[in-house]
Amino acid sequence: MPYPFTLTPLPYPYDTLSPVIGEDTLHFHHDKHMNAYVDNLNKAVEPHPELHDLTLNALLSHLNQLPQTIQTAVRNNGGGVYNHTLYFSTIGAPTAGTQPDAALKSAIDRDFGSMEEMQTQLAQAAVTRFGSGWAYVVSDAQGKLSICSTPNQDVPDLTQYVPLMTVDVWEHAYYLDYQNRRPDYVKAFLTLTDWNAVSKRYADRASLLETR
Ligand code: MN3
Repeated sequence: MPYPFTLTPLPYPYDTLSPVIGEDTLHFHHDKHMNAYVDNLNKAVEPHPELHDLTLNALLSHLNQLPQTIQTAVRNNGGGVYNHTLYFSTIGAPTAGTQPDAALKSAIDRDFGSMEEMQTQLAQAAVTRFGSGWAYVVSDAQGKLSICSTPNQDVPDLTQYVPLMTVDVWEHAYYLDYQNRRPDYVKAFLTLTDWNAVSKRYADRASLLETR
């Protein structure tokens, strides 16, 4: 969706993810932090009507073609909107019952050996990201899965990879609930994965890849 960007409502009640992620964390994280990225992205793009038809994916995939004065703002705030949208939409209420669908499960087994190994590698990327950033499971156009990590609010190359799920390791994501215990947060966070949502992104990867 193009400018003006809006804050997507949290897709579940604020108390749903407790105790893994507490209600206060979700209010600050979604209503304050994510909202600020939306507002600041709009402020950066607003004076440039020629950019108003571009989707967020297109903006993030062509940063070096944007007016130089807004490249950093779009990178940081557009990335913030992209990453948080993915983060909040691929976790849910205790989703212990959900599993990857057959296509995703077979890709996980092929590319990692097992679900446990994929989660171990994702957790490792999240825990070892120095400072603030993100860890992801991504798919390429052919459906091959891999793990990657970015600093700050950077996103993976959206012309090559479709991020399927992500872990936010900025302290604001976990400090109220876990203080400095990032590994505990990451381990608990992975129990919240909404595998229906992740499987759908995998199935839809061709349409989610930025092809412009
Ligand atoms: Mn965050």
